[in-house]
Amino acid sequence: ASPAPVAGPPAAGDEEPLLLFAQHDRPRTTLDGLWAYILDQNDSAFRKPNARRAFWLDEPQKVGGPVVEYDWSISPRMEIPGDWNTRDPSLEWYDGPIYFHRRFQAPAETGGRRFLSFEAVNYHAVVWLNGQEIGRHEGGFTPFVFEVTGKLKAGENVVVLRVDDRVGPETLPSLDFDWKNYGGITRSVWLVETPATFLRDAFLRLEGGQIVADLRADGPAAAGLEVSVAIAGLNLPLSGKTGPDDRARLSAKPPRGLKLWSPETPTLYDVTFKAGEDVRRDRVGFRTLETRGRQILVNGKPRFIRGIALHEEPLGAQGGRVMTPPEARALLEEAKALGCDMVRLAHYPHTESTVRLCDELGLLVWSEIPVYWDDVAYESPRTLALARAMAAEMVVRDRNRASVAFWSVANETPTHQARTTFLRHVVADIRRLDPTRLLTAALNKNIDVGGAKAGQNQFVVDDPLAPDLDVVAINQYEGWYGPRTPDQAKTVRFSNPHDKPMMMSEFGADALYGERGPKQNRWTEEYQAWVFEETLALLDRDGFVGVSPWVLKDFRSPRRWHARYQDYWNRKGLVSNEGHRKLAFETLRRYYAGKAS
Ligand code: GCB
Repeated sequence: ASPAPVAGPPAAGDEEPLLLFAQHDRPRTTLDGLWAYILDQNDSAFRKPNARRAFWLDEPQKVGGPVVEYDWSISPRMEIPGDWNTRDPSLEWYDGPIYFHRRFQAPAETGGRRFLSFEAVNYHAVVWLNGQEIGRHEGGFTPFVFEVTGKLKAGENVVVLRVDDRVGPETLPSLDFDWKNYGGITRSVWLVETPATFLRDAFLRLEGGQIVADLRADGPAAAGLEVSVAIAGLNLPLSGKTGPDDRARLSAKPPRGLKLWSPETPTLYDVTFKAGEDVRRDRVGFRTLETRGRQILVNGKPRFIRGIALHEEPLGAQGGRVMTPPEARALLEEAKALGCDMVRLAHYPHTESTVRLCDELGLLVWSEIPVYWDDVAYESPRTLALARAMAAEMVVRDRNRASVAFWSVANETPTHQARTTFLRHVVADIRRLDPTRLLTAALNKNIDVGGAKAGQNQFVVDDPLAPDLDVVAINQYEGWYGPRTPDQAKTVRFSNPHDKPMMMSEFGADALYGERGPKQNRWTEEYQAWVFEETLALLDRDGFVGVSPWVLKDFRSPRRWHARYQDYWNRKGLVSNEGHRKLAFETLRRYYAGKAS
């Protein structure tokens, strides 16, 4: 499929995205539910616009008028949020453009502002309101909003989207990746109302021994605006006025009695944010995060990170991309049952409600942008701008979540100069937007992409990006890919020339649930458990201070071809797609129980 040249160049990344702070606590109307859809496999309507197929105009056939080759009123309907691959079985493997259409009633204008808000659309979105294009967005896993103040009709309105899930050489991810590319409006859509001047963003955290709040207002009265932050139960003088840049920084010394958030005690405070007449509530936890030499410290104490990776795909026979809070909870409870204190939300930002659940359940979060493998156009300014925009959307959305501990900028990327320069830009952006998290990336250990010598048993983490990161992390698959058997994994030594903490961000092996036999047999549960035993045994020896095996649950992937064992599923899950635990689940659980003390 040719890439869709739909979105204009993404925002440069220097400007923070407008995301409407505490959207869940704003007056809003859901646009979820049934949307009509039309497939445009040849992309004719967009490439060669013509009144006969101008779906966004929603102009039905007129008696005696020129021919119109669509009729939204009789097109099939799909439940949104939804990925079309699982919502419509005939679209299981479809990649291309689909148009979506929905009518909605707008409440009467009240002098405030209104926004159409999309939690995620995979991958390119073009949005029309009442026949007028109102914006475009690129990137399948981060939110975006378009202001529609003054553009809504009283009563009925029509919104049309062109959603194209095709990736290309310059997209993120790029052409090759190991998960199913579920297309569609995969997260909720809202019509949100705000006052004319409102709190656009707030970032509240413990930093440098102070409770610090950075607030930013938006609107005609945004400069010189009274702002305050009230944390329930703490009597702190957090109030002031925005400056000419519409921003205010408030800070106060935390009281002795401040209860810190930790995986063991995930304390969240009810917080009221005020900016003029805009009053919004949220729940925020406070904790510190730092590295000291080769250790990771949470609230000042060294910690071994007991992680597990997961894709955004709920349990079930079909897979799918939509993750409701109960579905996320079911998976996160499995992570808790393993004894995990961290989830790696691979390989792209997961839905916001999942991160909020991690805040409540006491699970640290590793959040990542899909700069994945070596196909990425590291030389392309357009792709760099896209990575920066995605990183900003991820960080601004989730930087108030105490659970978020790691921002990861990449997974298994090559080590050439163009890639390193590319990622340095992203790292610098994230540090500017959030100086309180640990920056990391899942690096490679191979000679051509990570520094070890082929055929040698010394794997050195000497990736040129390492100096820019707080934590160096490597993915490695000794005993699965490559020449060694699982027990030979111990002949390999991992070393880290940087005075920084080192994590093993992946290891694993495919096993088909129920496939049993001698441990030497690939695809058996025994083989997978063997890989886990042997790999876990070398973590302490080589100084790893955390691990995040691959992966909690089997997930769909078109590049897993073995018809018997895989059938287009990656089978490295510790539980099957239907939730049955494999033997290695217990292997990891026992190991984590020993680490939890
Ligand atoms: C990796 C990738 C992950 C894959 C996994 C595998 O290194 O980071 O996305 O799914 O290996 O199963 O090969």
